Amino acid sequence: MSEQLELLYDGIYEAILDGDPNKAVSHVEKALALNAPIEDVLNEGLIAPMKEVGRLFEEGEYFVPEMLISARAMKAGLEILRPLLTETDMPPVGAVLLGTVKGDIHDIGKNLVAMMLEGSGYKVIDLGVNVSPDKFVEAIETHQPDIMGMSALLTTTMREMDVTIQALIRAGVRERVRIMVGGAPLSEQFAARIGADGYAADAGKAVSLANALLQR
Ligand code: B12
Repeated sequence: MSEQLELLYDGIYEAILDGDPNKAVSHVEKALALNAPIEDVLNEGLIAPMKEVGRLFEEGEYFVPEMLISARAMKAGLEILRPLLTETDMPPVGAVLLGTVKGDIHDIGKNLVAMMLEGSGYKVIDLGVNVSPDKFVEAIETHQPDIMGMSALLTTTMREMDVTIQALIRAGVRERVRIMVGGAPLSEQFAARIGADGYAADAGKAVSLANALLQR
């Protein structure tokens, strides 16, 4: 990797830790102008600092406001990548309903999954954050997606995925969709235990998982 790009990735990393959206945006733009690979801008520039923000929060060095302004800076940088990630001239390969479960307002990871799916030819219906089981059920009836994806970032909200799947079963719509789940505290085992059809650890793997679920 060129030294110049490395400096720019470091700059994006710092901008996000400092919560500086303007700097995050300008550095992402500069990296793209130098033909930086999008995955590197994403992983080394934008995603890596969020892990550090989480660590600083755990250590008591950052509080919720710092976490929030870092998230805003990350989102500003991600918006620059959006057109590059979502651009495609493929006809839709399938429809995915996405949402962050009830009680949870983390949406950066979910939004990234949405962008990567769109870029791979999926139509995405994004229900946003804090989505109740009833809202998922209603949206399955309205939109008839092939796949439903749930996101949770808290150990306290991941159990809402189980509650939601039970609500789908009660409403008689569980068999109409393949269910995939994701979010930092989740695992393959957890997904299997709650009766989801698959788990993916990141947005790239979410696309491969969606493709595999469509084949089934
Ligand atoms: C930013 C952030 C916030 C922001 C969120 C802003 C936003 N709009 O999203 C704010 C400030 C609002 C916030 C609030 C809180 N947060 Co917070 N937050 C984070 C932080 C630092 C980064 C999360 C992030 O965006 N990561 C980057 C993205 C790209 O990664 P990702 O979300 O994991 O997503 C990827 C994969 O998981 C996967 N994926 C995600 N979703 C899906 C869905 C599907 C279907 C699939 C297939 C894949 C998939 O693909 C994604 C892309 O690669 C994390 C730390 C961390 N390490 O995760 C803490 C963290 C998640 N938060 C935490 C906590 C405790 C909180 C609060 C409770 C704090 C408080 N006291 O109020 C509140 C809860 C609010 C609520 N009710 O939801 C803890 C959770 C601890 C736990 N084990 O439960 C963490 C881990 C911090 C820590 N280390 O302690 N937070």
